[in-house]
Amino acid sequence: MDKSEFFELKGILEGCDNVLILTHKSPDGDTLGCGFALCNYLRDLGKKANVLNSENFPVRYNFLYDGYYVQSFEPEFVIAVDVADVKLLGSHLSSFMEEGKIDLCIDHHISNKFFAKKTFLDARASAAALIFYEYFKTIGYDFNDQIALCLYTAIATDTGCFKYQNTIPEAHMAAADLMQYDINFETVNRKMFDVKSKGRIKAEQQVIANMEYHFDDKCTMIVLTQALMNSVGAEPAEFDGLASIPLEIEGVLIGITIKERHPNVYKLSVRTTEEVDASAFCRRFGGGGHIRAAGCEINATLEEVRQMVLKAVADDLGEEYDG
Ligand SMILES: [Mn+2]
Repeated sequence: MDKSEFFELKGILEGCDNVLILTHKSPDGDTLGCGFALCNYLRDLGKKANVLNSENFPVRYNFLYDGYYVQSFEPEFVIAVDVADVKLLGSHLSSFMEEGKIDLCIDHHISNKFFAKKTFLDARASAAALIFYEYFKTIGYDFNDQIALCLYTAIATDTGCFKYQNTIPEAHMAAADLMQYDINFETVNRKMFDVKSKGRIKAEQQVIANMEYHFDDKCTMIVLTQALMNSVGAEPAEFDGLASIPLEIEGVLIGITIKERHPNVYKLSVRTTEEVDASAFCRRFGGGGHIRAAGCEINATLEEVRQMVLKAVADDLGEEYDG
């Protein structure tokens, strides 16, 4: 985004009030980091604002909403952050899915559906929070430590602690600057990347034990049915973000996690190495995302989903598949 766009955004944010900030379902560090950073900024400008999510804010990210409280007001302006598609708002925010309900969207997903009346999109940004960071710097807003913590966490989590392909030099530069604030980046990164709950370890155990290998081990697949998840003794959230595990295996080019949401509704999370475009893979099924990490939802029986997915993998890997 260029300077004039940031100043256009400044005009919009300074001109609005009584703001609802929408974050995506299964919230991650980026959507929450952006949400609370923006809320903090708007309140600092003397405006009323709340952050909304389809679920309760995960306890894992509680340091991002430390000191946050809900304000009461009649909503006038709605902003979605890190949200590529209204469908990603989740069932409790479904009233915002109708056309024209969202005034502004600030996002970094190339798959953004332009559902908002006005969208600021920078698909090169490693995290949506990097857009906010650049915005604050460009307009000369002197943000506080809490905002710095939100932005740092968002950038760190969306880049897998600065490891993923989406990590651009500006992400490191922003992080270097943000480290100069009073944020405990060591604790943040330990919490986000190293510490696991007991239930999470159990969930990983199940996933590893049930991993399927296809096409000479170039594709790995995890199938998480409700029955399996219920049998493990872990919280539903402890089954989030397992999709990166298949790519830990040497030689795997595409890792697919199939999770049962409801009977005959399956959520796919696709992770790939250089050889496969995850976003293109998921577009076949009406989804999208990033080049190495994407997702989609398929309504079919598990057996049908499995066939469709393996056929698509065969196409992308140039392999034979006879179902
Ligand atoms: Mn993001």
